[in-house]
Amino acid sequence: MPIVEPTNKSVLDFEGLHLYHSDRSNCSARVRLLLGEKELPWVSHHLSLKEKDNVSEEYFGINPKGLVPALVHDGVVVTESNDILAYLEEKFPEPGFRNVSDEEQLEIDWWLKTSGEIHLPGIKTLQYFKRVAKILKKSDEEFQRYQALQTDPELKAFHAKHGAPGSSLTQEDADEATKLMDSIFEKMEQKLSNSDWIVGNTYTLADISWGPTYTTMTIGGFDFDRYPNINAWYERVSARPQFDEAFLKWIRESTWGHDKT
Ligand SMILES: N[C@@H](CCC(=O)N[C@@H](CS)C(=O)NCC(=O)O)C(=O)O
Repeated sequence: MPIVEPTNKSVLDFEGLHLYHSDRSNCSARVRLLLGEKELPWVSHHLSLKEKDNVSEEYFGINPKGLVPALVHDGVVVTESNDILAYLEEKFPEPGFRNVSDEEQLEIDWWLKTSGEIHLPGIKTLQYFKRVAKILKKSDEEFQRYQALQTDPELKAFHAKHGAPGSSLTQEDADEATKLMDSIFEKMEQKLSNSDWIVGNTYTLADISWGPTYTTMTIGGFDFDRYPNINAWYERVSARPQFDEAFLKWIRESTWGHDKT
């Protein structure tokens, strides 16, 4: 569990649950969704990725990778959205979203781990290739600031690839990312062929993690036509009252300006 020792000591005094998050971020949305499902009160610290609110010494002092979300719970900082889901489930077990057999618990862990692992090479690469690199384009000053603050080699390389002058993600990068996502969605489609939910025929952390991913990928134009079971599953996930509150409302009210879909 990535519990972070923050260099920004101001958060150590925070009481209760505080979430650093961003409106259109699917990683933020899965945490907002679980907080909503558990009816936990939380304090919002909204960061605009468009305004590069996350590219600051202050925020890198909370999440050393400069990514949203980051949870602060009574002064304890937890990063990585899927680890935050596991943390919240452990600290606030009722209502529970992993009430399944031991074998199925391992399956949930697999879906959470995979959701974390494919984010950069899969979802983020596709989103940036198709639309986000343009929308979140950094000025020269912002780019230099980011490269100075970022110490994670993978993120540094990713943001240099689409953000450095004259550099961009390629069709080949996008094709690789699509292949990766398809390999996971094929598994999910199979799982959903005889079950309403991804694991154990009950709504779990796996659905909470992957629901917002579907939303984001649809906005990015990913073709889900070949996945009828996944499309039907998303209808069920997004019909939950908390889903609108946790994600769709944030997208509708987003200040990104471009398309509001
Ligand atoms: N593995 C991380 C990924 C987080 C992530 O990439 N968040 C995006 C928004 S969905 C972000 O902060 N982007 C800004 C950036 O890359 O600088 C997690 O699951 O929390």
